[in-house]
Amino acid sequence: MRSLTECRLYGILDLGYVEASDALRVASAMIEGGVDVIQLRGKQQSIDELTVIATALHDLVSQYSIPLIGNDHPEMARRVALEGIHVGQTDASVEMVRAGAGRKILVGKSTHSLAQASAAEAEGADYIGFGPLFATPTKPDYRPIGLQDIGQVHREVHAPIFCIGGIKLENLERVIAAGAQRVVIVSGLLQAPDIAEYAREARSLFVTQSKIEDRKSAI
Ligand code: TZP
Ligand code: MG
Repeated sequence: MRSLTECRLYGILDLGYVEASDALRVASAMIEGGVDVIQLRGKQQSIDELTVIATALHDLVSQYSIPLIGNDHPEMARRVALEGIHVGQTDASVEMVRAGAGRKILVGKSTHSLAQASAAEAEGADYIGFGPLFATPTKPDYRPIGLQDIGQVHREVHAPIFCIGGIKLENLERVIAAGAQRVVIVSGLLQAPDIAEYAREARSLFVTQSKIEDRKSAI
């Protein structure tokens, strides 16, 4: 299984955008386009419904060594061989997630400020989400935090940081130039007419722009 440090592009298969019956087709397109890690997010679905979808998804993504992350419910890790669980600020603590999963899994945590990012690392999160950078319909009640803390969060937090929230191909260069090393894209990817092509472009922008930023910092 690929390690999170190798991952650049994190795709969330959000059942608010994708019909459950379409989940495998969408995941295949994500994989084809080079998405490195996939989360299943279904705020309206029951654990039973999520279990059925996650089981099929895991069978698919594991053939490509792509980690599958569940959202919200540690219990999912007991039912499906997924690689991790992602939780938010108001969900169970990292320790509770580990206990609930009953086996060694990755635990990711959403953070919305520098203080929350450091606290999540201190709590033992294996990676963090950092955002929303921009306003986003996927998480409408959250105040966007902008790009200004991206540099500092990378200096202070050593766990992999995935910047998230309103990231699209149109602003990805700016996000990388601000210091992002990894990103999550949800609606941009899921609403793209060609999901694989969108992911491919995001990946290639990442590679080109990261090289430019590396060269700048070497000067
Ligand atoms: N957490 C912070 S912002 C966000 C989540 C789940 C939503 C990101 O979705 P999008 O559509 O890429 O803005
Ligand atoms: Mg949650």
